[in-house]
Amino acid sequence: MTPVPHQFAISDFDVRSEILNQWDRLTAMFTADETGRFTYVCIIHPGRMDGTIVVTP
Ligand SMILES: [Cu+2]
Repeated sequence: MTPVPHQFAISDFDVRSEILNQWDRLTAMFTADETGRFTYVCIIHPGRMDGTIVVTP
């Protein structure tokens, strides 16, 4: 079975991983310099792999 690639991104904070293979782990470090709700996505699977990050003061 071919591994399924993924690519993590938070466009509001200019975060974008390299292509990840299935079961890879990623540590993404960024500064959340504004509050609110922000969407994170897998660029390869838009609408199927996404979520929300909530940044509070
Ligand atoms: Cu994906």
